[in-house]
Amino acid sequence: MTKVAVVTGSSGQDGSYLCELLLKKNYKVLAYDRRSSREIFWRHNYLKITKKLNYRYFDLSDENSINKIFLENKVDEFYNLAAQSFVKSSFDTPVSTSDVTALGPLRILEAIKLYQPKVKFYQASSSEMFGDTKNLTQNENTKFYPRSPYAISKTFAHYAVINYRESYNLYACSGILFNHESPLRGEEFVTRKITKQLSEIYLGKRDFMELGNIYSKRDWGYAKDYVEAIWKMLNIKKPLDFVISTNKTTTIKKFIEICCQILNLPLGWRGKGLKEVGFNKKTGKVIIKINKNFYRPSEVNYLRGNFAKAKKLLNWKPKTDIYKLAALMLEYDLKN
Ligand code: NDP
Ligand code: GDR
Repeated sequence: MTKVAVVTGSSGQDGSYLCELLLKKNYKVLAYDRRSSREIFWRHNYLKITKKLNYRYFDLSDENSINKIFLENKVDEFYNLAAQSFVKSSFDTPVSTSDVTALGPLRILEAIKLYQPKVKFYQASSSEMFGDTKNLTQNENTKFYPRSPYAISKTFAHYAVINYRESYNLYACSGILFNHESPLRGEEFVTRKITKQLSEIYLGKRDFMELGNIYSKRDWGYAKDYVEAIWKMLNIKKPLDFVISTNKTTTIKKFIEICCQILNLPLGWRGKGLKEVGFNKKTGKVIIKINKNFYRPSEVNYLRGNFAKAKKLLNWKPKTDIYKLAALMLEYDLKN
């Protein structure tokens, strides 16, 4: 029988790739987004899946719209990818971020408990929960130290999933995903901002770009690899939480250098702190500046995930390294 999957946040980066994967696996996919979502079509058009999805509206902050999902459909798998997902914005809108990103998943868990307790539920947890970690690598047992309203909200939702699993025996689990990127990444996130704006500089359409803290380190993988792990988590015997990562960590500065290398843009650096600049060694032109408006009130300086549990129990490992990922993103941005 055809399985029915709900994907919330289907218009986002992960939602789009996950819908593509589920369609390939012959699921009936119910793509749930906000009516106001501006992003729906460009990603789905790019993946050529627009005509194959069943579009529906809901909002994570609206309980009734969540209950309706279960009253109107018999659901097998529920992937909650929707969230206010931009860490920097969460400092400006902490209350609405919590309403959506913390209470939203709780509303879904309550609805599952009440209406369809056999549904398998996936929650998009985040490496941001580790925050100011002191561990060289982070795994499923590493202590959380969230550093933003976004991360606090994700931590709340993470524990809500564990609590509903233990209290009501639901098949509910979380993937603690480290940063993952792609050509479909939102332009506000640092890798896509870099590949898009460096492409513009390369093509002579922009003079320079501005960034915040280029010394934080992230464990970056490829979104398309990561949605496979998400699907696997709902298709094993028991619900378990997993770290999904590459176990490699890179500064933003190094990511810029990789991109410049791929573009054949000779990059030099000079200065320190807010005065640091990146310049084109051939022309002498400054192409990267630091702007304190892109700094956060509190930063997550270092993340590196240990995905050993996923390798062992999901038979999953990342296939795409950061060079290949940067090349994929630059190729898309140069074309578009
Ligand atoms: P995106 O920002 O690309 O997508 C988020 C989606 O959530 C969008 O479709 C957005 O739609 C939707 N959304 C926002 N607010 C609401 C709301 N109130 N009700 C319903 N939908 C809403 O994120 P990603 O695809 O990158 O990430 C997917 C999930 O995984 C998120 O929960 C994110 O926090 C989490 N995550 C992501 C990681 C990453 O590196 N990408 C790593 C770890 C976790 P709209 O256009 O309406 O705003
Ligand atoms: P992050 O991703 O906060 O890790 O959250 P983001 O790409 O926004 O920032 C990564 C790091 O880059 C630094 N940085 C900048 N960031 C942005 N966006 N813009 C800049 O100009 C800039 N300059 C420096 C940041 O300070 C930070 O250290 C992402 C989101 O997808 C979350 O939803 C997800 O949970 C985590 O990844 C894992």
